[in-house]
Amino acid sequence: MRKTIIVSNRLPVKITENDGEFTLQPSEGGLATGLGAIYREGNNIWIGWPGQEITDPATQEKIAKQFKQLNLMPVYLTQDEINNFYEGFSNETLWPVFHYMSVYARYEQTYWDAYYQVNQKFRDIILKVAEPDDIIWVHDYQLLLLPGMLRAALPEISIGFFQHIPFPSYELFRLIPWRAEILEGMLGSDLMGFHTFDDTRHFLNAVSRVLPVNTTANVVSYNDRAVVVETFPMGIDYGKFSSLGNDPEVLEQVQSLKENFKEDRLILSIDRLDYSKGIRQRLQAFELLLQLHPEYIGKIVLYMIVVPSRDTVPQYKELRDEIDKQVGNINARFRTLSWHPIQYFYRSFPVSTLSALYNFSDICLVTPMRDGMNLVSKEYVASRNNNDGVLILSEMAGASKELSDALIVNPNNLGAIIRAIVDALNMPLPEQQRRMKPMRQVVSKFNVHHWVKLFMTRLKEVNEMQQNMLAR
Ligand code: GDG
Repeated sequence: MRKTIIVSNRLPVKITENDGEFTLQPSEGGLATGLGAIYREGNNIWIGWPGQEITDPATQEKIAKQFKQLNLMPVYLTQDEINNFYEGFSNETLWPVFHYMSVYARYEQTYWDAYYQVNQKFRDIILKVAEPDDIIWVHDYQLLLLPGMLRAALPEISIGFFQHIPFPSYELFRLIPWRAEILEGMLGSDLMGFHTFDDTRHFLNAVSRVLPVNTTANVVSYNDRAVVVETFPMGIDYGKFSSLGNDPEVLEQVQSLKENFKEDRLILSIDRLDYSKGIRQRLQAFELLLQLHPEYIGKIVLYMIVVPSRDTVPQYKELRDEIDKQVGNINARFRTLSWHPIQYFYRSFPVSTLSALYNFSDICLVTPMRDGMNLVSKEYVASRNNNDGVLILSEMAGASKELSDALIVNPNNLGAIIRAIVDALNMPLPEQQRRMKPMRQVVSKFNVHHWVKLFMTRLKEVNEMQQNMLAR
């Protein structure tokens, strides 16, 4: 029977070890929710790295059996591979260039070699289970070479690829020494998807500048095949975030936030630790706001969650130290005996706490320097069942294309961020509702289930088109 194979760097699972016993817990990320309906069905499967180094072959086999029951298949990475493929090429080369921070990029041959080899490792594991008429859906920038490698081994198989981060302008992309190999790898797909029209356009432009191929509109003719490139803005599990607002545990947390913050207006900020998220600039804007508008001292609170991420990569460690310092300075400068301007948490929270914060906060401040989509902004909108609250959103986030009723700001323009916060604090309820309602409609309709269905349907259509072309 035809099956679907999902492939991503990380499996949607958390492993915890207790006295040599491993427990697997499915993770609740947006992608896992969206793809849950697919990979759990029949003999479909999700292949990826379990997120931790496991070297003992007996343990590897034991865990693989547990994974099998969940329709998951592990790709084990060695510490060297984690260092050079994941932290190295993926996060120190591709991530900064694709987020327009090319000064942070390192172009190391050892990183590239590991990237190539790990993509081959994924290919070899997939080839053990793949049949020629299966469908394979590859996710994200860690696996850009995989579609090409799979295509070489199984010319007829159906391959979709989706990139969750931006695709940069050609002028940035061309900096990468292995740019041609990367594009050739991606073009092994039948259908490629990006979050925004701009990403799609940048990809098509890079292809036509770097490779000797023909591109017409959104189709690349490559190796006698037609590769279709389209825009699929990813959605969230709207139903989950909307209904969490009525969950007793969430309501209890909202109540305790009310008791804690009383009359204070809350500005919420939630990100993974990353220089692309604009956390430092956001803090600068908040400091300037308190300086220029002392009337808000004692009245507003920035509730800032930064989720630990990649803290073995040097830039991330530095960023964390800088944020610590900045928060300390602002709190020391403006605090009063009974009030702190910033409540800062460097850790992650259960989704019920996130939901309580989305429900309780007057403003959600999302100001990335670059972001493929940004799901936090959509989760805030989905949580506002009363249609109130204000979203301030960077124009550099993919989400700004759909959430155009937010207060849209350039994250480098501190004056604009400050004005947006002041406008948000003073926005009458009818205007909040006028903006929030259409955004909720968009987030509700184009949810993650819709996204998955649309991509899979298009992939099947593209394959039929290709079969017809071959038959002619
Ligand atoms: C990449 C792209 C693109 C955050 N803190 C906690 C927590 N979260 C969850 C949020 C949200 C997710 O993490 C973050 O998603 P984002 O989209 O904002 O950002 P990235 O992690 O950078 O994701 C991005 C995305 O892929 C999808 O294509 O939108 O542009 O960079 O869902 O809720 N979840 C829990 N506790 C926390 O403390 N449980």
